Amino acid sequence: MLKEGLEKQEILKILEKKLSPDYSYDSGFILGSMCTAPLNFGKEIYMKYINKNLGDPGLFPGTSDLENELIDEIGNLFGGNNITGAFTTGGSEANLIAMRIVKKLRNDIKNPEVIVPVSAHASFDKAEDILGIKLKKVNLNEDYELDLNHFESLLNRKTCGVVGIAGTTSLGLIDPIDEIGKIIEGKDIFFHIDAAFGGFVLPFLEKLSYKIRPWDFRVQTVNSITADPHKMGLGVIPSGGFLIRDPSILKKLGFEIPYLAGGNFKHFQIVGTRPGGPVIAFWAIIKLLGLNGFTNIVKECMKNTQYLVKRISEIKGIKIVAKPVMNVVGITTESGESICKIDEELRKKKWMLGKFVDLNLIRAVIMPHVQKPHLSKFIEDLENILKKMKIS
Ligand code: 0PR
Repeated sequence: MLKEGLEKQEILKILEKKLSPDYSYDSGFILGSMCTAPLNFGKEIYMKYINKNLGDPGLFPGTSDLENELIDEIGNLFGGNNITGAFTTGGSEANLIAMRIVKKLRNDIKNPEVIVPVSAHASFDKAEDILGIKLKKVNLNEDYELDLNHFESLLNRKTCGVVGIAGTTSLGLIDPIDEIGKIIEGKDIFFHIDAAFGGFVLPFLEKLSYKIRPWDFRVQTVNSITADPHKMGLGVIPSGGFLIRDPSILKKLGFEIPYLAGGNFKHFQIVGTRPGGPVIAFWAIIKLLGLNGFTNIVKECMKNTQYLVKRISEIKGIKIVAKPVMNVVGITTESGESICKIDEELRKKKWMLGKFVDLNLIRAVIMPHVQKPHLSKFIEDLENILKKMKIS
């Protein structure tokens, strides 16, 4: 029940106590998260512009222009030209927007189907549920690669969309987007790429001369991309991104909200009131870091990733699931024994990794907050656990 107001000091004390069970990024224990602490400058800018609402762009035309400028810049980074789109609350909303477009563009299909890899993020299952589309899931082969033959066998007259992933949630792998594009070329099928994680890793890996398979707007059949600043972009939560090649689609499928200030605005996002602060913060982050800043951050993450891979490969009883393409590392047992008990023991020591039971792996995401000393300590604890469990 609401009581009399308290002193600020008292509130701060209560909050500190109530939030004390939370983990912090700088402790290093958050080893399986795709989020990280935002860049300090981004936080500052966010606080300064926290009251901006992009749901009513007529009130905030400057913020709205900044968003368009930013989307255009990200579109360029992803090999596109005059790309449009919007910031979202995250990858889930961006994927939901994409799936709505996929369905709407083909309203001639009665029971629309979308082909997604079995490794696709849960947001596509949510989209299936919300939008009433049918997901057809493509198997992976023993190398965790999309099975292109199976993919082709799922194509039919009801297929209105196809999803490729650039940075899978479980292993950070990239689907054969070029090959998928060739298969659907000339067919009236929308091609969406989920680069929620990979979007702000892959352009910088390329800059570091890593050989990266094509995944972005340079693949001519790619229609739209999800890429989240609140993952490897070091943006504030919430900041996701939805980018689309053909601007006329958003105009066609947006909802007119005539009473808004300035009128003539169309909402194609899921949410109405939309935070402008994260957009402005990311604009500032991009300006501050520039290509070199991001590239150096990714370089450091990859150095630490390779260190973890090397240390894991020296331990008997466990192994790396697949050679990492980006800063995501899957770890499993050599014998095929369940990884769950090891994960349980790691959690007792506060190590928080992602657990994927269907793939029998635990996932480490080597975000910028994960430093080499954290990884050394992690390996030490892991070795002790394995010895105790008589696995190594
Ligand atoms: N697409 C991909 C490929 C993803 O990996 C994710 C989330 C999404 C879409 C959805 O993004 P939003 O969560 O922004 O809607 N991937 C992370 C995951 O499931 C989300 C996450 C982040 C989970 C931080 C835990 C955590 O601590 O692993």
